[in-house]
Amino acid sequence: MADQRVLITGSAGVVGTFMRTRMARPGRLLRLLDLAEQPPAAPGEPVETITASVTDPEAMTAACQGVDALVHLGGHSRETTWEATLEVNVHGTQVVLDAARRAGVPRVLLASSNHSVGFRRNDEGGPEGLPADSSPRPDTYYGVSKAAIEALGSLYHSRFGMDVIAIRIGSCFASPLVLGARGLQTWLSPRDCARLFEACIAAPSPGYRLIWGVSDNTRRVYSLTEARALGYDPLDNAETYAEQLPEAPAPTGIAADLIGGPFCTAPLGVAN
Ligand code: 15L
Repeated sequence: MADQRVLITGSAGVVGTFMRTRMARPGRLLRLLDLAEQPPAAPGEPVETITASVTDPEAMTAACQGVDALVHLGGHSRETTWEATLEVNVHGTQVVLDAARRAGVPRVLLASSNHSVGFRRNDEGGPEGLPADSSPRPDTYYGVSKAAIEALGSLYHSRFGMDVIAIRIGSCFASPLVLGARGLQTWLSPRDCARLFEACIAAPSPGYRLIWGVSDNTRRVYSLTEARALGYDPLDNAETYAEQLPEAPAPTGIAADLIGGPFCTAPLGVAN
C-alpha cells in the first residue's frame, strides 16, 4: 500500500507528462487525471489513471479521496475563447479546490502562469527579478484566468486552512529553444519543475504562497527568493542552450520588454 497519494490533474498535458516519470517515488501512488485517454500503468508502475474533466464535481470528489497532495495542472494552457477559459480554467479550479476541501486534501499546488503578470515589464523587478507576489497585470483572457485561480487558492487557504501554493510558471518545455530567445529567460526545465513541485509538497505548513516557477537562468527576470524559501534548489540554466539558438533578429517593442512577450499582442479570445 502507498504511503502517499499525489493527484495530478491535466496529467496528459505537456507538464503532466513530464511529471509522470519525474514525480514517481517509492511509497507514492500517482493518480493521474485527464480528459484525454492516458497510457495505462505499466507493470509495477505505481500509477492510477482516471479519465475525467476538472469541471465534474463528482469525478473530482472521487479522485480526491485519500489524496495527500494535489497538483492542479488541468485547463487550457494558452489563449482561447472567454467562455472556455472561464468554464475550464476558473470554474474548473473552483471545482477542484472544493473537491479537495470536501475530501480533506491538505495541500494543493496550482499551475498559474507568467501571463497573470504579462503586462509587467521585464526590468521592473531589479537584480533579483520581479517579486512573486506582484499584483496581476494579465495579458490575455488566459492570464486573467490564472490571476483568478491564484485568488481562489488564497480564498481556500483563508477559509479552510488548506495549504495552497500557486506557481507562476515561466515556460516548461524539454528545451528552451522552442521559444527562441525568450525561452532563455522563462525556461523551467522539466527536472527543475519536478524539484519545485517536490519542494512545495514537502515544505512544512506553507499556508498560501505565490511563487515563480523558473530555472536558475542567467537571463531570468522572475525572483527565485520565494521558491527558494520553500526549499526549491534549481539545477538548470537555459544559458547552456544559448549557442544553439538560430541566428534571428532580437525581438523589439512590446514583445521584448514585457513579461508576457508575444501573448501581449495576440488577439484576445482567439485560440492559438
Ligand atoms: C504559458 O502559460 C503556457 O501554458 C505555455 O504554453 C507557454 O506558452 C508559456 O506560458 C510561455 O509564456 O512561454
